[in-house]
Amino acid sequence: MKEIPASIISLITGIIITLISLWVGQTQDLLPVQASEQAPLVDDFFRIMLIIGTALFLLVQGAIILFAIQFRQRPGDQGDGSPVRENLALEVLWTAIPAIIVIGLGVYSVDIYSRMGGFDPSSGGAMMAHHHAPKAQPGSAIAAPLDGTPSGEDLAHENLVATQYGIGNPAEAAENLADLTVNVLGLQYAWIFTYPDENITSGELHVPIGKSVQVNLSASDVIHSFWVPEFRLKQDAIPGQSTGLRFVATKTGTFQVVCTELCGAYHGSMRTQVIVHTPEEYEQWVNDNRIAQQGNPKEALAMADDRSDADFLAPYAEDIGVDASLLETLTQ
Ligand SMILES: [Cu+2]
Repeated sequence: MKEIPASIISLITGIIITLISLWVGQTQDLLPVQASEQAPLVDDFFRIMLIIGTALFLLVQGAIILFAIQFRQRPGDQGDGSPVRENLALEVLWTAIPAIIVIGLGVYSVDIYSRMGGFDPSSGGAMMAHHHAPKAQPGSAIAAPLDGTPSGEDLAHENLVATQYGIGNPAEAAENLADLTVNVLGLQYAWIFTYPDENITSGELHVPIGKSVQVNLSASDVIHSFWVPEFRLKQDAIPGQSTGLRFVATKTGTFQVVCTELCGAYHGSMRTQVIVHTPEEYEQWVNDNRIAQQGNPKEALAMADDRSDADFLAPYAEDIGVDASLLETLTQ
């Protein structure tokens, strides 16, 4: 019986490995539910990486196992292995293929990142300049100069950011305004969400379903990273540097916001929630909070009345365990 030619065996092995890898990629169930329009972009990319990774794993591990069996030392064999050295064509091939794969994945990931608004600090800044210019915007790229405190360093930094991230079409991005802008401040150990158009500050992120949301990230102390797994949204919040991403939520519900950059002792507790509302619920939330928060400054003023410390503390004197005259002395 004639042997099957090696080229035919290689071809069949290649086809089988390809089919298995495609199957693994298509049926993977490793990621959480998709709750944003951007999630499928990220998941497609993940799927391609998983397909390539599975193929490489099968190829490399398969070759190791196969060769360990086929080229094992037989009884009585005391000779050396055959002196194989250099194969330029093979080396070129196994350098070129990974290089093409890595460059391809790099280009693809940059495309997704820019479609999510990751390269937008310059155009995002320009966008905010004509949209929100009258209000001071902590953390926006353009806000520092508008705050009336431009320094040479800031301006140089602006230019640097603009050149570094000048990919895409800023004019097009400026046209393409987000429906909602939220400024997100990361600090040890909390997230603070400010809605510049609504004058609302919140410890949770509330967004309406189906609207494009631009998050502008900043950090007040160390690097934090804003992550919503179900949105596939992840972006660093960096002190002194504006970053941002865009998303459109596609599922109502409550999802976790996680800080995913080790930022200090209580990093693990730096979590909050994003709540995706129906448009009506969101309007309701905005109205409730606008009223509540506009009331606050007056209440705060009312608190600062002209009572002395002793008078102010008097109702609590019993709880503290002192009598009124002692309190008088203590608060002199
Ligand atoms: Cu953090």
